Amino acid sequence: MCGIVGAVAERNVQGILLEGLKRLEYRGYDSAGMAVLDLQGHLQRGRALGKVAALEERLTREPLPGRCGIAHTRWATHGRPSEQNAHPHQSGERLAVVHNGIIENHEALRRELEAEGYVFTSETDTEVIAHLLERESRQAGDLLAAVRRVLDRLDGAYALGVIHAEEPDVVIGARKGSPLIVGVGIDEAFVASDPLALLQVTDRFIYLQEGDAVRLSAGGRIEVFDATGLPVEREIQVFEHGDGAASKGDYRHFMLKEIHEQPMVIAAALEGRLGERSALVESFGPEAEALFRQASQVHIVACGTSYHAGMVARYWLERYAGIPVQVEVASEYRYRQVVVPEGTLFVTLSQSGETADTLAALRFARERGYLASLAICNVPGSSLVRESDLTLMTQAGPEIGVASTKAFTTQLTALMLLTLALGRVKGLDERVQADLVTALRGLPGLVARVLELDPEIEALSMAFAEKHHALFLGRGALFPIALEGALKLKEISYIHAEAYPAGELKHGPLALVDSEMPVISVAPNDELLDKLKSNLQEVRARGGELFVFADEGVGLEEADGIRVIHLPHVHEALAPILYTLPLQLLSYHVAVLKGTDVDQPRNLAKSVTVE
Ligand code: HGA
Repeated sequence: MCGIVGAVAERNVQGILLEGLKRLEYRGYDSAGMAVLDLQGHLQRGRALGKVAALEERLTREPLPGRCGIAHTRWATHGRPSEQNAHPHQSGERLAVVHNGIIENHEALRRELEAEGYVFTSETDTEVIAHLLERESRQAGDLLAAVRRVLDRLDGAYALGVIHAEEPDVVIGARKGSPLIVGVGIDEAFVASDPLALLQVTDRFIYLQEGDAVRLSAGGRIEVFDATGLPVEREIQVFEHGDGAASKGDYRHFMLKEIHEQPMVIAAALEGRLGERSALVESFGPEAEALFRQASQVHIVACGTSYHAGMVARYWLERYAGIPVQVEVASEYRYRQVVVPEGTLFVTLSQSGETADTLAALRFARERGYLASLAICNVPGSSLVRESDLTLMTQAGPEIGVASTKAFTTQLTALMLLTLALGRVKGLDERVQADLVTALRGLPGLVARVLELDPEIEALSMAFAEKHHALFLGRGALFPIALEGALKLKEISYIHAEAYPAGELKHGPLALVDSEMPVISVAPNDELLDKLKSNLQEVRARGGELFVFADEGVGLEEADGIRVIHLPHVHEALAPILYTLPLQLLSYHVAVLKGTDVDQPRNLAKSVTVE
């Protein structure tokens, strides 16, 4: 993903910008660049295809000294990776722009600007911003006013950094749909895509809000303006996590920390990928739209928890995109004589991107005439990402606990984005798309509310500490969540657990139910609720002890032998994501009670790089 750094200081900023780019490398990118206003106020630019090291080498030969500048790592969405397409982009010799995001109306803007005589030198959507800015800055009073006029013309998602020779000690930043933060220094000020990029110069940050713009100027002056253009005070927050990924912070285990990070990382997975009323198809890469149009089937291949995410996606894709979907574990798929219908999209899911079976399945699939391959993955630069035609990063950040938690819910979030993107090109009703977009925007908040149930779930976990078996039930897209709940309990508490679609109960597993078999069920308020309630009665009638996570509106109350924890109401489609959380917390607390090694359960590894 693209990364932005910008700085205004009393010292040379080249080193600060370069170090910032190095710290953003983990996001994944294909080229890098920097533009600086030198001491004479002239704009100078350096760009390089490939690694930041290639840019660094160029800067050693041709330094860019100056006190005001912007820099960028680019992950191409519009136009191939090349030096020509690398940011910063210029219009003339006086202004430069870096951009993270996708300008959806870039084609119309390009036509308009070309008609006025502007000459484009790249294939990117970003270059329209540079030319619009050139035009507007000739009429607007100052650079910020010009940027505002440009923003009014842009549809889509952006975080921007802008410099102009006319105001040689000013950096303008703006964001909508893509991340941008301000770093508060002593007599100097910065912008960046995330705080990690600036920890070498400050630990004080302002998290810009949607629609905000900021002017950084000499002496460390920072002025923030809201979406309406009015000056606003935004709180300065001190970054206290240090090297967050390597430490448990205040949490007893990485797993608990990672469970609690989910509101933040789900928001990160959505960042820059949603338009007003639909998903941005280009988030999947420049060729995604054309390929998605041709896709008539989807094959999803994954292992373990990722396989469960794929199973949920089958319900979503068939319902909302109207496309037939097959889901299979990679270790089976790769040894099967798979028949691939024309126009089939091959999708892999893996946290690490190095899962051996999934990687082998991708290589096997390459010989089978698929339309294209898409990897949904958490590690930029991993083998799966490098070897796939299209990629979508889950943005979960490093996951240390072996039992996957935030990697799973961000995979689901990414798969819902895929559903919306495919739905969009396949003509899914626009209101349905808009409803899902609204629901997705509200999801991080709902996830945070479910995490507040932690004490209740911890109390519930006592009932499991002495048990040897457990049964998980769900229906529809919640069946894979029951499977995931059972897997989590097995992995870290070593309790034997099985999951069934609730309707299967009387076809066998009901024989196991007695007072020693706790039965856990997930009951959102969906069309299958009444059927699920009947299945729960069947359990109760056999003396089974029920633990139900239910929508607050379903009218399921606690009774003898039935414990109920209510979850906030959520859009039916997103219930699989929300109902995962209580099952994670339940397994975690049972494991803690049993005294197992929660983060490194016996016999298991994080990145399964062997077959
Ligand atoms: N659309 C721009 C920026 C891409 C981006 O933000 N990637 O994460 C381009 O293709 O250059």
